[in-house]
Amino acid sequence: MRDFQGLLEKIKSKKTKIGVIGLGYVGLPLALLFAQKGFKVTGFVRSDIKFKSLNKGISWLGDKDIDKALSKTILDRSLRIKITAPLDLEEQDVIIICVPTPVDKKKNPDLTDLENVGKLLSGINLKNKLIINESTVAPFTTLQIFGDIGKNYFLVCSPERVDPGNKSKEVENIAKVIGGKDSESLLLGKVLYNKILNKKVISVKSLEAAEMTKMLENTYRAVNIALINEFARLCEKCNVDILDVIKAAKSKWSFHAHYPGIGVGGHCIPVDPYYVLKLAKSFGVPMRVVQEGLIENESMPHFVFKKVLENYKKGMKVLVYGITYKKNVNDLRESSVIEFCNLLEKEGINFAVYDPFIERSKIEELGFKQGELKFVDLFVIGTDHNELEKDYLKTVGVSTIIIDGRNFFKTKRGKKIIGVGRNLM
Ligand code: SAJ
Repeated sequence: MRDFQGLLEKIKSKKTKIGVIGLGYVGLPLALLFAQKGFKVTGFVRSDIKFKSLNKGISWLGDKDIDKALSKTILDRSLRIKITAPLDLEEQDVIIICVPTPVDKKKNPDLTDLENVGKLLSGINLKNKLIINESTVAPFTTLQIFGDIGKNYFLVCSPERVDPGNKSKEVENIAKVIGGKDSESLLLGKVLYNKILNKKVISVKSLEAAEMTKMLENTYRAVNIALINEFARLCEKCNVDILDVIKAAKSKWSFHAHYPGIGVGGHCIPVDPYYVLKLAKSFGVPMRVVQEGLIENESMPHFVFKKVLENYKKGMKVLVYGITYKKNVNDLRESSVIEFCNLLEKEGINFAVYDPFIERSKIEELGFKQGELKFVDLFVIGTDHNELEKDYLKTVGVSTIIIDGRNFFKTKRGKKIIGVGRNLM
């Protein structure tokens, strides 16, 4: 029998020991929040390098506030960092799983990390523990991996919802969706998250409903970005400024603005729809809108590359500014700008890359040359980091042609600006 009441009381009095497996963009802010709210937290990592770095108060998320909070919670011992080991896991009352669920080169879902956690947990005594899967998966995955790994434990799925680099969306201020294997699991999860979140904890009817919610919200975003990318192509032909059109359309209550650009990167938006497509295929449900939307987004690096070809002349000095997947983050995962740079490389165009968030060694590891902030003939915006506001003053002269992959510039600079769905001549 499970001791539901006992665990419920422990959660309410914050006496539960919380284990967080995976301390990346999702797990680390969550572990810190639990620690800051008075829980005893153990963060589990696989690699010795991460273990050492985190214990020195250095995450690799490129977020100074997170590093500051990390040092503080390590110092006051509300957060301990450990290498993942069965005995330490067994000490926990709640185990929250925040490991990556990427796609492989062929865009097939890669559940290796999650399956490894499942195997690890099946080797410990799970009695009266609450297991929470926060990793993004398609419906039925949580049950398949964690549904039958022991006796008398509770199981919940509450997909992560973080927005890296966006200060206005700290974990505690983001509403959370939660589904349970049964009603007791759901209630325990709800009470736990209510202890740390300022926003609503929204219960859904099952683990699968929670998984499907995450799939919907991210696929919705991918498909809407694809729609606006298509409109950008049409606006160019009609000599209409897409940003004007979006601004006007936003005045309509049912229009949710998305913006065209050099492509869609990151560990969520270009990835999650492939989990949906695999599930849909298994049920013989065609999802052509999702399929075509992904193709559209993946064509954007080439769309911007053609703009370079139309403006590039041999011998031009070319600088690509920003190579991370979106602004104000140091994350390169699925970055469309890397794809774009590979196209330049293949074409034999001589260019360099500058990104305030990415050090020279990483740029060179990607096979590109580190650029400097000095005047160039062709200035390509790959990522519109906030620093661009001042950095472009060092690179854009009167004869500089700007290929603005993120429609960053609002007014004409240099010789001309070729954007995505708009030009400033
Ligand atoms: N992008 C566009 N046009 C847009 C919005 C984004 O081209 O209108 C591009 C970005 O440049 C980036 C990619 O899409 O390359 C993803 O952008 P994102 O803002 O969605 O960034 P993410 O991946 O950090 O998305 C996170 C996600 N959070 C979770 O999965 C928990 C996503 O669900 C959120 O919708 C998003 O933050 C958000 O709302 O900001």
